[in-house]
Amino acid sequence: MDGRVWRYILEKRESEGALHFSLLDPDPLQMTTEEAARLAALAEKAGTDAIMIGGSTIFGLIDESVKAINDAVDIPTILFPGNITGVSEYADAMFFMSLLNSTNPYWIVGAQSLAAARVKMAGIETIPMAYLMIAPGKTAAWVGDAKPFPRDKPRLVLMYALAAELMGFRLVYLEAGSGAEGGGVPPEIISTVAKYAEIPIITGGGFNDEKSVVRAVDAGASIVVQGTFVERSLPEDGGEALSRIVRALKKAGAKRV
Ligand code: 1GP
Repeated sequence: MDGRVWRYILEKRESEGALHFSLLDPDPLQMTTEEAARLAALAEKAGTDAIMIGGSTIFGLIDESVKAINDAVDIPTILFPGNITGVSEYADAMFFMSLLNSTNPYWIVGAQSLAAARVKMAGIETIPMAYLMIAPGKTAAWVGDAKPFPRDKPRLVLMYALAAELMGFRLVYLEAGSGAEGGGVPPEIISTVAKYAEIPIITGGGFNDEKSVVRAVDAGASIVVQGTFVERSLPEDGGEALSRIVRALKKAGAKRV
């Protein structure tokens, strides 16, 4: 029942301790399909382990961008859908996610139900993922009607992460929101979840430098996602800064192997 991408994640987690994912939001107002494909190729060259594709406000021809990105790289491409519009059969896998701390059932199970038949028929690999929104949450929290967890309340996040584990989700995503200030999700939140929960942690939102990424791995994250940094730095230096960060992440991960 385990798909190829999920096995890739588990194997890398075991052998390397931690993974780096690059998030691309191929919003046509921000970048062309060609640019998205070029960034994906550069991110792969810099050592990232997978390309996530999605965003909260995406619209336009997702199939076209996903196909172009998928053609440009050999590493897995994983959909990170912000709504039913984020589904495409051209990716290798899809995070089938539920925003557990939304106040609106649409984002917990409504959108998922509307998309489920299409996802099933497309035969795309799905990875069930609980999505937990931590303050500030930014655009994703606003769109997803979330009640973001305060940054100084790790136990609240832990309660939800444990529930996610018991419900059978494969991953728990601790999200501070794209472009969040403050160096990403607080390490105390990550370490509290890692200490008591067995479910692997993926985290993102405001990890814009080496220090914050390494801190997240040291706190117990299995996957760190960078979106804004990737989209900003790759056109400037072709992936130099990103490859330094990936190397630092792998070094921190190796301590856990
Ligand atoms: C957003 O966690 C991701 O869903 C990435 O955030 O753009 O801040 O890296 P950044």
